[in-house]
Amino acid sequence: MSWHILGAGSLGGLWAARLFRAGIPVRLIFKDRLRLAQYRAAGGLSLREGKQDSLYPLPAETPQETSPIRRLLVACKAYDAEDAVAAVASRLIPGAEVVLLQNGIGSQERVVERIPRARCILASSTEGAFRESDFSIVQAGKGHTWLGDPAHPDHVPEWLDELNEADIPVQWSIEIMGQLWRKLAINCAINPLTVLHKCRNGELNAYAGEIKALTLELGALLEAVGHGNLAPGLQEAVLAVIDATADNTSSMLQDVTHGRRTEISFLLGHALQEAQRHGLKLGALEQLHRHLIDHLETHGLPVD
Ligand code: NAD
Ligand code: KPL
Repeated sequence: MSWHILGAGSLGGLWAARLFRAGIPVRLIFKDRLRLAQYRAAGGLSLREGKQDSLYPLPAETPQETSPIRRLLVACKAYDAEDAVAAVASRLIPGAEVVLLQNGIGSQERVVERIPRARCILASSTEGAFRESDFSIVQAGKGHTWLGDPAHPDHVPEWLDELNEADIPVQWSIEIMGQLWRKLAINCAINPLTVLHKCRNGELNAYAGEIKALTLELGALLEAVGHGNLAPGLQEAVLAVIDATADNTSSMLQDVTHGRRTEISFLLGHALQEAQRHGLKLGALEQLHRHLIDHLETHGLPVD
């Protein structure tokens, strides 16, 4: 059974390379013929793990190929996921399994609506990877990925063990929405502040007051959206992540530094949208959102 990888960037490439070298059939799907030609000219995907560099000549195609898709990993950014999936939707067989690796919340629902006959599995990942150049991926840190299906929480896919054997650390979660909300709350408390203060995660220890105010509001939001069990200890959880990732540059700061669009709409944007829906006024988060938007505008970056 073949995997197709839609969005062979940092994380998608990391998954694809490990599947390929474990002997699991896998094909990359590039957006268009130009991108496919560039990939072929590069000779494959390069992956650096520690000091080890390897080149993996994975087979690749464009969405226009007609062969059916049974298992799809969507590894685009959250803002690209819906359009990317729409381009291959007609190739998905009924009951196809589609894993959505997007960070934040909001993009998954749009994809689910696009492909009602597929089974969408949501993912929340703490793995780390970045692209040194096109088709050249660096594994930046070890982590693991939670997978789950809110519609069928007890239906564990048969291929889960295969992924672990391929060195892709995954675990099934019957509470994947809780995992996604927890990560969203942590990312909302950390990522925008690192952008506004232009600092590594560890330097946020100097802004304990701001973090406390934000985590109190995020805790109230978690309560409102039905994940109140995650609210107690949120501040401690955020501080623990700050310490554990003290030398990291957050993904949002990396995006801004490289002039790339951020996933703000699926993090702070989604948090505030849900707060409004539940009649919650979250002043500190709103102010943070405004400051972040001003910052993005100043840097000529999209604010959504
Ligand atoms: P990335 O930008 O490195 O890769 C995304 C890839 O998708 C790019 O190669 C892009 O060209 C491709 N793409 C965009 N539109 C496409 C389309 N229509 N068809 C085919 N390909 C298309 O992004 P990433 O860092 O791998 O992140 C992917 C998602 O995973 C994000 O939501 C991110 O937040 C999440 N995530 C990433 C990491 C990480 O360490 N990189 C960790 C945890 C979560
Ligand atoms: O997930 C992260 C991110 O940068 O997006 C944290 C946990 C903040 C680590 O950098």
